Amino acid sequence: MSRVFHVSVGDRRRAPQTAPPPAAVPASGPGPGGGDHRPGIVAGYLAPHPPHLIYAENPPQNEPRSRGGWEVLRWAYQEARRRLRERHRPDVLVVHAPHWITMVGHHVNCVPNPRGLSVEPIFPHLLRYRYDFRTDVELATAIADCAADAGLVTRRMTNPGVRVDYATIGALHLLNPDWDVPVVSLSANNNPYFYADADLEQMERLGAATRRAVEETGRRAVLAASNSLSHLHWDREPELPEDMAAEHPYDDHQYRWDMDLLTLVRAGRTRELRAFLPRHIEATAAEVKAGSLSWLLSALGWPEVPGDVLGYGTIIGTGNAVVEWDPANPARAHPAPPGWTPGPDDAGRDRAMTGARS
Ligand code: 2X7
Ligand code: FE2
Repeated sequence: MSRVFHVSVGDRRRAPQTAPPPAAVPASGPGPGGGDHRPGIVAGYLAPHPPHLIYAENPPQNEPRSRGGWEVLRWAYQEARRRLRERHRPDVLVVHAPHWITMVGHHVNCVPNPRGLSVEPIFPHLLRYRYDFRTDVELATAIADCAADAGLVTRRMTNPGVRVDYATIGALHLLNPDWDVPVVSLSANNNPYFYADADLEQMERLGAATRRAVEETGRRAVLAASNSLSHLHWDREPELPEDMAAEHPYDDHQYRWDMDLLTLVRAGRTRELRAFLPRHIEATAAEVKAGSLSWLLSALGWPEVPGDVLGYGTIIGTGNAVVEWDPANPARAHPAPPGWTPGPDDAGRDRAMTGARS
């Protein structure tokens, strides 16, 4: 396991929190509309962020215009939005995103009102997005404190001028384009995996710390892991970016590894999924290497319940799935065929990992 930098833990140590939740936090029991409104982490989403999805929707915040595209993934997000509005009704959305890269430590955005222009550096012709949202600063601070207590190098990011990355904006816009729910955003510390294929242990600790902070502050939270799956991709774009005739999996190998991962998800075999993730990362250069999915599932306690795969599609060849875990109301299980084991049997096949990575 690589340890490149050695920095003392946390922004500052603090006494363990025993204070009751603030008055603004909704109490347990029936919420608006009579439904359950208990605090805690009520759902988690795998919420991929490729800029193509926002581009395809033509929202007013984004400058570039499109003729659509990637509909199946966007329909999956429509369903996720409906569930957020009608079922989960969170006080806060907490997102972990791989393109806010911090080399030293896990950073938590504590700026009360981030606003500015988010530009995708490789695809600026697809995403130039004006954002203006509210941070739940109390929860953000609690997550930073709990992460430091858990022994992680942690920083509160308080610089209002920092430009918010497109993976944070992408997942949040696609889950809640109205931006009417406060946000906490977490960086991806790539120090642990810089010299390793996958070192997800820190992300598991960050997940547990996030859960503790949500419980201490009495929030009703939905978590979003802003990750694609298989991640080799084209290095040439079609003349019309939304030309769906050019869109397909990077290769059969990546597609099959993604399907095996989703088979475990749909079957509710979460323990096996945990062991499978490093293999999937190694086989497909998967973006879950940044740890967002491990953070999410650790925060949910690695629930041995099925995830609901709302949609899967490729974007410039990368694999992307929108998945919901709602441990209190789990999706129907879809058992794998008898005798099936995860991991395509094409390991011996002559193939090179030649695709572009980012
Ligand atoms: O960040 C991304 C990604 N994860 C996948 C595909 C295309 C662009 O950007
Ligand atoms: Fe990405």
